[in-house]
Amino acid sequence: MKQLDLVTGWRLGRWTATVSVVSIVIAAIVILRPQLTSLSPSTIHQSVACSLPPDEQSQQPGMVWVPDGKFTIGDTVYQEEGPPQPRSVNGFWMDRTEVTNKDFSKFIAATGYVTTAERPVDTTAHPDLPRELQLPGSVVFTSPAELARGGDVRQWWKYQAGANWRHPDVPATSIVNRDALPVVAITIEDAQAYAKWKGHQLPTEAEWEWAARGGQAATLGNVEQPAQANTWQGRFPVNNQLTDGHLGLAPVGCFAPNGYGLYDMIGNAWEITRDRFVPFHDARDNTPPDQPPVVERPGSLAGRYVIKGGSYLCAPNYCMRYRAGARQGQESDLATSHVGFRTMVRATTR
Ligand SMILES: [Ca+2]
Ligand SMILES: [Ca+2]
Repeated sequence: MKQLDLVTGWRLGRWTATVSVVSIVIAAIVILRPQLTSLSPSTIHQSVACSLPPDEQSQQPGMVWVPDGKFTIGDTVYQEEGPPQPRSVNGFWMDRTEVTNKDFSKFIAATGYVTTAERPVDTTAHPDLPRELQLPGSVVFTSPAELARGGDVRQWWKYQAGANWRHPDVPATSIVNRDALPVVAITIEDAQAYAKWKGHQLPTEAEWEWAARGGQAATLGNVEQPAQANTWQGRFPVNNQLTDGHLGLAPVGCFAPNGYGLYDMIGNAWEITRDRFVPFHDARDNTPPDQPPVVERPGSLAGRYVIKGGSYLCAPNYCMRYRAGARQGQESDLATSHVGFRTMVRATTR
């Protein structure tokens, strides 16, 4: 299902685990109202860009080498992360940052590509879609002033006609002065089109997760909020304490890189992988990168792909997915304001 899922289906179920926590803190939130931070598009970012070190290697500009290795994929915090499974990956080049608005603008200028969120909605594929969801658009996060309906996600997620990568918050906003921010409101089709234009690919979930580990051993079940990542401090979705200095998306590269030199693998924008989503790990998911991804089978959620790393909206009371092993499914034809991507190049040698 397309946008209809947003208001009726799996999203509500997906967040059930956090709803009770959100409900419990409503009273505290009311008490804390004087501290609440008003989120508006004009305050989405605090800096135009963060400086990155020189790109010292020239073989693959803007990319870093991720060596081959064997590891255990998955985690034990949410059900869809398990059971942990052995995986091995070959070495590859990976974008050291999320694809930015500037990067994506070059692709659009060169190709004239029109993203999913800018196209007419295919109502034949979604015959029951409410009229307000039939217009081209994207799902947009807006912090509610208060939670009048408990943990109902529709209080902070709204399908916004006219929102897309050029206007990721609401149609009236733009990406002017946001060149260095990750492009969002992107679907897997859009990400694949960009990657193909670059001569790159999208990572598998295993490749992405191995890269995100940055050479560190897995610490299963560790839900400590990372310091070097753009996440949400305070009570999501109404109180952002801004400890990390970024209210919404941050320019890429504002936080320290991991051991491979990759920035913002955790937090900032969720990142699309090329793997179909099933709500558990399975040995059959270890599809070789040169083979088609695993397709539908019992238990699979049709049309959803794995996204990784969490986003600026992940908070201790909600979506503790600021971990390499965390994962979610994202509809293939639904753009949202917290999902972006990065690309990679498979290579036999560095
Ligand atoms: Ca933040
Ligand atoms: Ca990210």
